[in-house]
Amino acid sequence: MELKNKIETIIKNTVANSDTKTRYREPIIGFASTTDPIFMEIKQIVGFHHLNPKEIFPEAKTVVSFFLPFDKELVKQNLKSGVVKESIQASVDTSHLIGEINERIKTELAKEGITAIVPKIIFDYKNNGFNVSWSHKSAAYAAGIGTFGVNQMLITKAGCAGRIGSLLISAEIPPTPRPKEEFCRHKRGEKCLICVDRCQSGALSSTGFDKEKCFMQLQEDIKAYPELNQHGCGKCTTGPCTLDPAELEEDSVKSLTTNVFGN
Ligand code: B12
Ligand code: SF4
Ligand code: SF4
Repeated sequence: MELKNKIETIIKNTVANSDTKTRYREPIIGFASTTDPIFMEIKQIVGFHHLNPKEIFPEAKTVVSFFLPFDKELVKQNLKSGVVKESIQASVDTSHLIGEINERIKTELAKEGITAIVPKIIFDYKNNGFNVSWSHKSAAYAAGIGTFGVNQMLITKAGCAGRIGSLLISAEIPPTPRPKEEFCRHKRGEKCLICVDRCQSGALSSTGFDKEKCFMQLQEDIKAYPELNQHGCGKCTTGPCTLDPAELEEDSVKSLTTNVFGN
């Protein structure tokens, strides 16, 4: 099987066969060449602490990026205000699932003499603030999976409610062309900013993002389910970039929120 298909099949099958409480829609997968000048651009945008693929793994030829979109019923549950346990559970489950996908890719590719490396990411707020050496969002952008929204998330054609994984591999796969369209309604000049409206901490505005405020909200929410010890919230992912306007108009959804489309 062609390498690209092989990797896509591993990701899709692992998600389809997972027994997690959290359910998913079909993963979105993309590839970028490690020689793409976009990685130098990303360094300049994110900061010099952000590493190029070849600084992490000199033999790397391709960046593999995948987004695991949550089932829409879960996204709708998160329209409720306050802490939604299922959203925290989704972060826990998806982190494990991404780990499982990475391990399967590493094992299967090793059989063909191809090395796959998962960038080591340490989020250490106390010592490094929000700086990490590898950004999945930026890698996903480079791999043509989506565009950045006002909500600061990477928005794909399956929305932005979900999580991203990425790996560096020693074989070449043709790059995925980056989308020409803008997935954020506000950024393409349409009326929206629902994410700003839904952000209960006031972290999001039409012009920026206060990471501290968001972090404080997430830390506060953790206290509701300390046994899960994970970030939840993600109310900023429940807008029309994830749910179709018709889904946001459903009666069951209307009863959960009063602010969507001014209802
Ligand atoms: C630190 C961190 C946080 C911090 C800071 C967030 C931040 N924006 O940096 C806090 C704790 C606040 C946080 C909150 C959340 N996070 Co967080 N977080 C991370 C982490 C560990 C690093 C983020 C990072 O790379 N920051 C540095 C840069 C990329 O961020 P930035 O400077 O804000 O980027 C902006 C610009 O620089 C620019 N940009 C960046 N790269 C590029 C490249 C190009 C070419 C261009 C043009 C622009 C551009 O656009 C970006 C958005 O405006 C990643 C995991 C990882 N290692 O990637 C998860 C991650 C970003 N978080 C994620 C999620 C889901 C969340 C939460 C919903 C909580 C939760 N349930 O986990 C909230 C959402 C908050 C929000 N609206 O963004 C997901 C995002 C999924 C997605 N669809 O984008 C990630 C990727 C985890 C994962 N494995 O999926 N997070
Ligand atoms: S809710 Fe609207 S403004 Fe916010 S990121 Fe999604 S499309 Fe953009
Ligand atoms: S995760 Fe919650 S607090 Fe953070 S920006 Fe999104 S809606 Fe606001």
